[in-house]
Amino acid sequence: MSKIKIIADNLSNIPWEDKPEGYHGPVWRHSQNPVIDRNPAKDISRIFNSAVIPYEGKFIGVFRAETTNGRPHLHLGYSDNALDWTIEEERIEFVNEAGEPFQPNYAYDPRLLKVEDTYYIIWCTDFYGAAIGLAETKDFKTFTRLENPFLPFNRNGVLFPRKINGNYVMLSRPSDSGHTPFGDIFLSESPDLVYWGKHRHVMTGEGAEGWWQNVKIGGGPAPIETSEGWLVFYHGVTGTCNGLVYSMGVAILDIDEPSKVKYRSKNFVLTPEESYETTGFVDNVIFPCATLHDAETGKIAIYYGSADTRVGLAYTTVDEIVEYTKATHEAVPGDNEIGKM
Ligand code: BMA
Repeated sequence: MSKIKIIADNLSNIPWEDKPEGYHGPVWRHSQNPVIDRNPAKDISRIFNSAVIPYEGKFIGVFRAETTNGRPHLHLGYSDNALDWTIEEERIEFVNEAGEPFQPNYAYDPRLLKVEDTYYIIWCTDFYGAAIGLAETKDFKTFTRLENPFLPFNRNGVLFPRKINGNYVMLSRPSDSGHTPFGDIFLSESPDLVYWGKHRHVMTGEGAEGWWQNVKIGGGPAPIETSEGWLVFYHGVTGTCNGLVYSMGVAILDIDEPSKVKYRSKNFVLTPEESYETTGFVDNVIFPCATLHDAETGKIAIYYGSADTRVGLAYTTVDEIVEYTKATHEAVPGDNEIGKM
C-alpha cells in the first residue's frame, strides 16, 4: 500500500521491476529496454512517442509509426502484458461526425485516455500547420474525429482523465510549425469538447534554475490524480551545439485548479544516457507520452519515446516521485501568473 494515494482503478498486471541496487534516481529504466525496437511491423521503420491504456483485461495502444516513406501516422497495437506489442500494419482510419472518411495528412505524438465511458486520442495533426487533433472511440473500431480544439500552431495536447468543476481540461503547448525554439504549458477548459476557453498559463521552463528545460517544455502522459494533486510528467528541452536534448521532468498541479503548480522538481528525472536514447533518428530524446499505474501499490510505469526511434519504459512509485518532487521543488517565476493579462 502506498502512503500517497493514486485515485484511479487498481491495475495489478502492469509491467514492473524494482529499483536496481545502487541506482539513485527517482525513475529507473526497464532492464529489457527498448520495449519496441526498429522495424516493428511491415512498412513501419520506427515507433516512438506513443500511448497505451488498459482495455478489456489486456492493453491497447495508439502508436506513432513512421512508415517507410517517413510520414507519421497512428497505428493500433495490442498486448497481453504491456511489454510485447503486436502493431497493426494498417493505420487507424478516422471518420468525421457524419461517419465519412476523414484522414489526417499526418499524425504524431498521440496521447490516449478514458474520460467517463469514452476513449480519446489527442495528437499533433495538420491544420494549416501543426495543431492539436482530437478523436473519440468507444470500441477501438470506429474512431470519430471531433473539432480541432485550438488554432494552429499548437502541440502536446493532454486531456485530464476526468472533468474538473464540470469541464473537460486540456494542457497544450502553443508553438510554431517547425522545431519550435520556445514554449510553455498552458491549460484550457471546455464544457463539451467543442468550445474551449478559460485559458491559463501553467508552467514555463525559462527562468528555472536548471538548464535542462530552458528552451521549451511540453505536456507528457495524461495527469495522474493523487491525494497530493495532479502528478504530471513532462518533457523539457535544452539546446546544445549538436541540437536539442529532451529530458523528462515532473510537477504536481493543484487538484481543483490545475493551472496552479504546487510543486515542480528543479531536476530532470530521466535524461538520455542509454544508447537507445542517445542514438537514433534524432539523438538524445526522451519523450514521455503515457503511464500505466496501479492505485493499490502506487506503482507507475512510464512509456517514453526514445531518440525518435524506439519505445522505452521506466518505473517509479507514487510515494517516491511525489517525495522527490517536493524535496527538489523550486518556485519558478512565471508559474504563478494566472495568465489573464
Ligand atoms: C518535437 C516533436 C517530437 C519529437 C521531438 C524531437 O518537435 O516533433 O515528436 O520527438 O521534436 O525530435
